[in-house]
Amino acid sequence: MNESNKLIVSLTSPYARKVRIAALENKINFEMIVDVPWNEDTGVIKLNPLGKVPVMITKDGASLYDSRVIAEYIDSIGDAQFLPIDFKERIKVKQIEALADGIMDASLCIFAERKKRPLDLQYQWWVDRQFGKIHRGLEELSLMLGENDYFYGHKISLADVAVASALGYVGLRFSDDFSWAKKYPNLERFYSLVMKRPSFQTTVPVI
Ligand SMILES: N[C@@H](CCC(=O)N[C@@H](CS)C(=O)NCC(=O)O)C(=O)O
Repeated sequence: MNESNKLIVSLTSPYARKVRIAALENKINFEMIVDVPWNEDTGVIKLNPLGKVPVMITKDGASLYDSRVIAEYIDSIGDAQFLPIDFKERIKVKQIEALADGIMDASLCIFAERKKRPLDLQYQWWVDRQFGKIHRGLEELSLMLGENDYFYGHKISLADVAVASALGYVGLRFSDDFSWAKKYPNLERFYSLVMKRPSFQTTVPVI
């Protein structure tokens, strides 16, 4: 039995940002442990065979991954109700979360290709393919949001947390490639709105 939940994160991870925001908004006590999974001496593989963050060690000692599982777990023990109870409605929110996570996945692929692979082995076809996913994903999110404040209903949900985490990460990694904020003014309006919340401000990715 642990005294509090532990959240193993890296400070740039958009998936980790998603669950940190969910935990803060749900007022779940957690001890944050920073562990960069790319480092040789990472302890993450002992907690998650996939070697990825975030991981949550719950008070009763369970090791939870990935971010979608952790976010759902947090929602079940907190009272922010970021996921609808009704199954069909819940699926709508989780679909948007999946799209945002897909943008993160493609962004991570480009990051790994550019930063981890030797320059002469980098494959532009692969990078372009991932950028295609990011651009189509952002286009779809912009269409989904339209003139609304939030992605689902009239209050913040896990969909908004996931989208904001994806947008923050795309901005962090690709500011030299393009500006999502200039291309999609409604996504910028949305990001400015959610960034008024301390949970979003204190989790902005830092290098
Ligand atoms: N689907 C996973 C993705 C997690 C993920 O890819 N995390 C990255 C950090 S942003 C990582 O730990 N990468 C290390 C690796 O792939 O070896 C989730 O939602 O938690």
